[in-house]
Amino acid sequence: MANVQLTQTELQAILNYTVALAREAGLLILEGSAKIRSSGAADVKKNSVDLVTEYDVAVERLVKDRLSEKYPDFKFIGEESFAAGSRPELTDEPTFCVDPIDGTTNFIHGFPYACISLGLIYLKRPVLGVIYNPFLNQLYSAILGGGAYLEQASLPAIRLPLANPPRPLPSLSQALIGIEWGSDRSLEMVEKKGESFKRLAGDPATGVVKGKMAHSLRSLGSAALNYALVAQGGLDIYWEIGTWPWDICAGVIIAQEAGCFVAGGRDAPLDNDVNERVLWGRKHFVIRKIGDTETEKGVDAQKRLIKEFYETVEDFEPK
Ligand code: 2AM
Ligand code: CA
Repeated sequence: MANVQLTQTELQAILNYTVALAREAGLLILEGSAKIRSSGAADVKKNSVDLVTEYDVAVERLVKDRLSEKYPDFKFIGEESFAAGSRPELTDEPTFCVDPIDGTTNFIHGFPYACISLGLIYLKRPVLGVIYNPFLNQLYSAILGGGAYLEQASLPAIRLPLANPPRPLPSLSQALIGIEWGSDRSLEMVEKKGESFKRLAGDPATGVVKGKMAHSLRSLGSAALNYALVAQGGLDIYWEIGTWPWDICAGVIIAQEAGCFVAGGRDAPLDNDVNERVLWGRKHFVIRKIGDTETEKGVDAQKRLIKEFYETVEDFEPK
């Protein structure tokens, strides 16, 4: 039993506060990205490491300071603080789980898909999520039981998924699939990922063994935004190996509240329960809400496609 009890009204108040905070952090992200691109570095990736670190740390500090001032009894897990210490034990208490800048490579290059990902875990499950992409002024948010929403520019919030009723998804061959190369480019990793991508995209009629010939594959470069896009319905599926809780925490609840099915790795139970093991599991899968058809319920289609997906791709351990 947690010492701090969170009601729905309190969750809504925390959401209002964290949305404003994410927008403020977004301004800092934009400032940092512009500074990197005007620094004139020839090798933008190599020479901007210090600037990235500077802004990662600055955004995390802003968010952490504000949250600890407003919610002194809540715990905090952040990418930057984790890098400096060991894995924190998850308790039943409310715990903010924050990636100050997700999509770091995009942030450096000015590819407009980087965001702050701000989640809240309570009783060891994600219960609130805010993902803000300041480059496109898109804000995704959700609280447990309250639905997921997208606010774009100054338009009114729209409930997710955008397609209503949600479209069916009969097979992987009709899916637009989010994938990522990640940071580990060792031969083993690129071969296993590359083989998996080949099967997902390849035409079996031309000899691609296990080929699914999906509509296409997309690499957004931000785990949080991949979840947001699946919640929205713009991506049908996102599969990842290597991510950490702060990459996915906010995305998980936004996706679940948008009717998505969220799973861990190949052997994790298909129960849409993102518990501590799945959060720290580093293997993640999400599929969008699928409409019921006359012959199959949407949730059964989601589970069928997850199984088919995992039978298609390779499984491997992240570094
Ligand atoms: P980052 O941009 O903050 O580094 C890309 O695969 C996505 O996964 C990004 O959201 C990236 O976060 C995140 N990620 C973080 N660590 C990773 C890892 N070790 N392997 C793969 N992806 C990782
Ligand atoms: Ca990240």
